[in-house]
Amino acid sequence: MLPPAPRPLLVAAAVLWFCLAVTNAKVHHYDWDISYQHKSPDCFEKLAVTVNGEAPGPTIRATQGDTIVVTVNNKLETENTAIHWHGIRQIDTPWADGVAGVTQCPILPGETFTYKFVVDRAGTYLYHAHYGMQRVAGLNGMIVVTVPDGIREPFTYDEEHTVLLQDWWHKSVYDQATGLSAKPFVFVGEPQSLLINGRGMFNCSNLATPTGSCNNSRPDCTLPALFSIVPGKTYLLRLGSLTSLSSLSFEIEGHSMTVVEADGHYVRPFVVRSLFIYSGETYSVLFKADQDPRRNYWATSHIVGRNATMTPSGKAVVSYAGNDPRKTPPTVPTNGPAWDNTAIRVEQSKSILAHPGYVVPVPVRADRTLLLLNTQNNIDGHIKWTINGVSLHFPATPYLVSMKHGLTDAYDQRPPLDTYDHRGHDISAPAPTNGTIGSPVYRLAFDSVVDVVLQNSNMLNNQSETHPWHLHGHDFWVLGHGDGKFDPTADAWRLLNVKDPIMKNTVPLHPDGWTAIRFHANNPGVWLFHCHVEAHVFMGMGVVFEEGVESVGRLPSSIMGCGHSKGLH
Ligand SMILES: *[C@@H]1O[C@H](CO)[C@@H](O)[C@H](O)[C@H]1NC(C)=O
Ligand SMILES: *[C@@H]1O[C@H](CO)[C@@H](O)[C@H](O)[C@H]1NC(C)=O
Ligand SMILES: *[C@@H]1O[C@H](CO)[C@@H](O)[C@H](O)[C@H]1NC(C)=O
Ligand SMILES: *[C@@H]1O[C@H](CO)[C@@H](O)[C@H](O)[C@H]1NC(C)=O
Ligand SMILES: *[C@@H]1O[C@H](CO)[C@@H](O)[C@H](O)[C@H]1NC(C)=O
Ligand SMILES: [Cu+2]
Repeated sequence: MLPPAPRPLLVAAAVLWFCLAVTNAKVHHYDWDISYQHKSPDCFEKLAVTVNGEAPGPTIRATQGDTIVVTVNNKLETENTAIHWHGIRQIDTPWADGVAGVTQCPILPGETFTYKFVVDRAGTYLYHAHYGMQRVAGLNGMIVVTVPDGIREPFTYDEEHTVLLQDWWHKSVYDQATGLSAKPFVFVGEPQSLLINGRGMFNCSNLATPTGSCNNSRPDCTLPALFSIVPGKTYLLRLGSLTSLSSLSFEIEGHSMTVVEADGHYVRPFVVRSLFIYSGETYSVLFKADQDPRRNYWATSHIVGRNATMTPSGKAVVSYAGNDPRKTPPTVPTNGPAWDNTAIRVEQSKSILAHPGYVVPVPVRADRTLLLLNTQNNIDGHIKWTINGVSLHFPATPYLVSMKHGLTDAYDQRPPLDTYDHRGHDISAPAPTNGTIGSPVYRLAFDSVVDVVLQNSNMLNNQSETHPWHLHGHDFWVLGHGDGKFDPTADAWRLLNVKDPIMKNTVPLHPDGWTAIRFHANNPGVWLFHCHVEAHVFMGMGVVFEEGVESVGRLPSSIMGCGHSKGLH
């Protein structure tokens, strides 16, 4: 990431750096067996999808400009898979985005598929399964991309730790998906535990029917995740959330945190006691080991936005060097911020701005504006999410293949709507009409600037909840968050931040509110834009964007073979 409007000397330095970076760029090879294993991350044993036997999977570490090659061997025996590299824009490699149904055919049991892509920007990113709801079963991990030697970041630190946050259910992913598609609908419910770096703690005495598969003495679940620190040093925590449902707050007892990075972009530093983090987001925070070093401290995650009183907080231990790391901190962990205080979460979202030295100039106006109303609908007795009336269902043929090869019978040709009845629609009442299920595509003019205003509304139970929206293939400018209904005819546009907005790939749509983003449709391919709550996208909460598909290079035959793409290999 380079500062804007560089001076000639800086340009020369940048060119020199680029040449050095190109010659120094490394290729990192990974060979991953994806398989089900019995795991008990919170003491309750169940089947989890693992990477080389681990859940979460290993952290991928690379330097900006490096190439990552991951060979995926599907050893799930009776289940397909696909892996998405979350936050990596896949410039020139749209077929490596890893979304089954959009950018590739699913990888069948026994098959091997190779992902190859460049990590072109430093920052903290994620990876996870993108086949059905498979992410819920455990295929999750982090990607850390560091700046090349000689490039300074706008902050300094001594050491770093990665922190992956998850929520965890005892019900299998099959049980969850079956309930969501059933008549009557059965929701997945609140998670049984919260995991920090794959570890949680469920009290087995709380099981309605005691079972031998829950055992609080198991060695793999008795110890929480541990972060070792040395007094006086400054730490960078790279946090990522891959929760399936929960919005979280994260805090370290007694230590404040300075937020310095969000989704791979440097932010204007701000200090928090408690960081709100939504599924699909990453943050880097700095904290100083400046408290009494004779004891250990809790690092905790808490559910916010939903009344999940039965779910215990996620707990990890921060241990100062010299202490027994297994010693439980002497305090009772806090409950975190009030779960139903939406205002403080909106406030924090609004305080995330670009670092003054790294503002990426915002195009002054958009060529096209999409007003996307999020509603919950009853469609033939099934509960679905719709966006401007359409609940997204992935076609059997991946869009990238069908659009590049002109297979027009493989997806809906009817264009989806750019707007909804924003005058007539009452967002504080459940949607009055039934939606439809379909697979349409927003075809964006290549190189155009697109605004999207996501509009929340009340669900069928007359409540409104948080939806973290994630865009594949791009970063977007976060222009603003607001309460109630966005009125495109009023002054609302003038209130948006076009001066120093942060760029992100995931942003929350808060209850009863709206969120406005802007992006440049300059990455040829077909890209999913969706709510990162696994149950919600499963129920259709997403849209598909296409731009410049005709200029995408020759597609690898490895992404084909399903639906109408059978004959194409
Ligand atoms: C687990 O729950 C039981 C019954 O509610 C309680 O007596 C026990 O103290 C709990 N254990 C822990 C470690 O919280
Ligand atoms: C629970 O796990 C401990 C440690 O592995 C083991 O000694 C004990 O037998 C287990 N209890 C049951 C009921 O399986
Ligand atoms: C939250 O859930 C608990 C337990 O189910 C319930 O007692 C409480 O009234 C709920 N709070 C609100 C505000 O709905
Ligand atoms: C919506 O769907 C429900 C359930 O299938 C049905 O009872 C109702 O009549 C439908 N409403 C409209 C407006 O089509
Ligand atoms: C639904 O909630 C809104 C507030 O969001 C309230 O004004 C309205 O009365 C509620 N409607 C019903 C039927 O409960
Ligand atoms: Cu959602």
